Amino acid sequence: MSIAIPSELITALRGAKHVVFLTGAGVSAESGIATFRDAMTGLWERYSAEQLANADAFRRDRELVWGWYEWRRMQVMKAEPNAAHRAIAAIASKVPRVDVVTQNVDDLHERAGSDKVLHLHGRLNRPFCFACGHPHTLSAGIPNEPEGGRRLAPPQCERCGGYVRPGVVWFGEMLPKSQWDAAVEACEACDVLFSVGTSSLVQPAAGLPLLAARRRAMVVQVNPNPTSLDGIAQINLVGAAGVIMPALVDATW
Ligand code: BV8
Ligand code: ZN
Repeated sequence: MSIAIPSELITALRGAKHVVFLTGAGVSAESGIATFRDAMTGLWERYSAEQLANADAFRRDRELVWGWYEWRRMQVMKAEPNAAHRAIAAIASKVPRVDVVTQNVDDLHERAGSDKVLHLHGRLNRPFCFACGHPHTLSAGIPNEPEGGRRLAPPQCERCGGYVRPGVVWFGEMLPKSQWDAAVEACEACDVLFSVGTSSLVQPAAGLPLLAARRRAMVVQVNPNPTSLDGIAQINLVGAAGVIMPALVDATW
């Protein structure tokens, strides 16, 4: 099935000096990673992501939250980057400057070859001590499915004995300043901004395309479903990122 890529997008990309990709869970969907708001599957079906992705949940039941994140980290380690990740990495060799700004906590962009990736919401593979912030080095290899399917005791900090927490930004927590500031600079400077696979619900990340639109950049959305960005995006490519992104590369270069 050939995807029709609008000619004005092809022209804009061929002449672009700086492109930003703002990605969300949808770009990892075709790697088999459940998106953030899809019904939680299997063992986690009676929880919502928002219920577990916050510091109070960890304070209340650290073993349940640590078990959930280790389950997710196991999923990511068993997954492969998909054609969307690879197409985004390939565009970096066609355009003078490309920034990948992701809300995802997986490392699939990096494993597909993208080097400068800004992680607004942290990374599954960078846990740290909840008490003193000391980084924790995870043992190599794929974590086992938590015994009994859900709970798993988090490791303890080698420096202070506190409990290690997932290296992600939870709801109600500030985004890492360096990553956020770099993302704002990139979105305000770029010629074209792609929003790929995000429901555009979570703030402040969801506000980034508006910064680009205000500076007259072309804003392009890639998503099979409607989102709140539909009215802002100049071009809406409706479909799966793993199909649209490679078609975009083939049509442009
Ligand atoms: C903060 C890490 C300052 C954890 C995540 C009321 C109004 C406005 C804002 C707020 C509010 N109340 C609270 C807030 C602030 C809150 C917020 O925005 N809440 C929302 C829910 C309303 N934000 C925060 O708390 C942020 N911090 O504001 O700090 C502050 C400080 C103190 C006190 C107050 C404020 C921190 C937000 C970061 C939270 N952490 N992740 C973890 O991963 O466990 S967010 C989480 O959602 C993930 O990172 C995820 O990436 C992100 C966004 O979700 P999406 O990526 O969009 O995923 P989703 O499932 O929603 O959508 C997938 C999309 O893909 C869909 O559109 C689907 O159609 C599409 N898709 C599916 N398949 C494909 C596809 N697309 C393409 N191809 C496909 N094949
Ligand atoms: Zn510590």
